[in-house]
Amino acid sequence: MKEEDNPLFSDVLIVGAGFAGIYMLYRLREKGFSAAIIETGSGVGGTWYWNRYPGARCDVDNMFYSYSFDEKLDMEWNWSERYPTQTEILEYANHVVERYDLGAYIHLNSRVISARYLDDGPYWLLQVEDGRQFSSQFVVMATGCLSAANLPAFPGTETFSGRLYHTGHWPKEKIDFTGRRVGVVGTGSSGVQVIQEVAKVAQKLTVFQRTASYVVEAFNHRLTDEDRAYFKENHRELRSAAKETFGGFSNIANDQSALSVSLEECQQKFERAWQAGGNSLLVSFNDLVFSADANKLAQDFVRDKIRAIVKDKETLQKLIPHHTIGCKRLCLGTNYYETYNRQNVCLIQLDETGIQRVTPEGVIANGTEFELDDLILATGFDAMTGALAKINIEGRDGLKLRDAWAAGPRTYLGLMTHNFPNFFTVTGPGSPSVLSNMLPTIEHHVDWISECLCYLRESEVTVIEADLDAQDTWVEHGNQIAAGTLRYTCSSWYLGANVPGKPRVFMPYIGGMPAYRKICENVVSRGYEGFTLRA
Ligand code: FAD
Ligand code: N01
Repeated sequence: MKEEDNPLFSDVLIVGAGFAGIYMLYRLREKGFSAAIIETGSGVGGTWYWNRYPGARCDVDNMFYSYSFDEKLDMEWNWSERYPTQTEILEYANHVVERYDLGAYIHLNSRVISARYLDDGPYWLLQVEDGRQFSSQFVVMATGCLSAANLPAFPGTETFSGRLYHTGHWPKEKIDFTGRRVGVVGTGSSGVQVIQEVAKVAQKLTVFQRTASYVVEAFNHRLTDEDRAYFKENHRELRSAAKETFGGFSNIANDQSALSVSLEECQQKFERAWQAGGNSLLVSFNDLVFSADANKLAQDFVRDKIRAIVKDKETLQKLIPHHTIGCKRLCLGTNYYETYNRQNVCLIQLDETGIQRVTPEGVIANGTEFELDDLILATGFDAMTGALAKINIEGRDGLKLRDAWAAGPRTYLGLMTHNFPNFFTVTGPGSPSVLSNMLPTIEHHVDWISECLCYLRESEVTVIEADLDAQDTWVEHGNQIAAGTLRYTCSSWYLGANVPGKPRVFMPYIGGMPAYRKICENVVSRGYEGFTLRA
């Protein structure tokens, strides 16, 4: 199928208008490809369009959680806080779309339900829920790692007579919790943010916790003109230094073992990292995610912080986390533990039966009914594979991606999957993605894909596909590195453990961004090693 046969034909179709899709569209159009985005939401921004819950904000210093592809954009935009709110990040996403005139190429309110590869072209046929069909030679899935909500099947949920929300699908209108009895299920990053905010206005807030999290103080603050000027003057050096760090974050890792210094020095370093705020704690030594003994020191440090804040002894015991720190994603809070000193906040540690039932009046847990006006599910996402699994994706000979990934996702570099030609994933499983600062990582992937498409065009290659051997070797390599870290030691969403029935496979690549970037460069310099290119 060609453009003249179908007005909805493009060289490249991109699914998703978050930061990945927006930048992909920008790059492809700049390089002269016809490209369009198909997006479920009625607006752009992805994560920042959907997660509008009170308290939602990022946990990476704003200047590093922004695009770097155009210096002018950096110079024009003024962030107001160290960790900007969802509203501000969404404004930024909209600004980028307007500034680069991308809006005309974005089909909003369009959910892709299937994607089928047809060898005679070759082309991909994408079916949208409302019946429209789009087609293209290449497809880029920019559907997000954390975009498919994890909605636990609590019996009786449909009978609840109050208001029910999931943090990742928050309504657009402002929801007021003033004077209401609110329940929150989940104490991960979203739960922590929503709990801190809702507690300020609710008549009563009941938190249902399955696993206590490690929450470090964010030390968020408003930025001054001097802060902004400093970044703008030094942005090149700052960004390139961040690029060389393991995860592309601004804080430079200490190259010293926590076990090589005295306990006193160790505590001082932790304290300095704590005061710096954000995720500095985990990079204050080089072995915190590798050595159980080193990790224990960091665990104890945070536990002591919690002990110093929480007044009620029973509540304190429930808030003390017991797993490896950094195994689940570290949460950032602002007076999170102080929130539990409020009279209107009650913490329920769920027993092994979990949430037993939702009733018209509330929730039954630990054999007791808690009456609620509102129930907020901060239960996270079917991460990394969830959004793709919702689409019926068929590659060569009708092979379904769901089947190809039945025992866990298998990709080459997180970019492509064998048997799915011309089908790219941005920050897909097998890439550093969620273990890194996502904006530079997204930029890296998008640049790699667009350079690849330019190369194919110049070489008159029509099909690119990951080789099975290269894919197997990559998956094996990823598993090996992951097994050597402490990330395997808890039930995290990185492992798919939060979704019943999901295979337990460590999904992101844990070798770090600098190493990953080098591997991707080498693949290109060796003529797209591990890929088959066909004219
Ligand atoms: P998303 O922003 O998830 O966009 C994917 C888009 O694809 C969505 O708009 C979705 O509607 C669309 N889509 C999915 N399926 C379909 C379909 N079938 N048809 C059409 N459209 C579809 N990362 C950080 O590095 N730092 C942070 O501080 C940070 N904070 C976060 C806070 C929250 C609350 C959450 C949930 C995530 C956070 N992340 C953070 C991760 C965040 O997801 C990424 O930083 C980034 O925004 C991802 O962009 P994306 O474009 O890849 O995906
Ligand atoms: O999701 P989560 P999230 N019954 O999976 C609990 C990014 N993010 O939305 O730990 C009862 O982390 C679950 O319990 P357990 C960031 O990458 C960033 O909070 O599985 N409870 C857990 O407590 C983050 O990691 C920010 O035992 C159930 C919680 O729900 C990712 O998004 C803000 C349950 C889910 O925590 C996901 O964070 C927000 C059940 N059936 C998100 N199922 C920033 O600050 C799950 N839980 C940047």
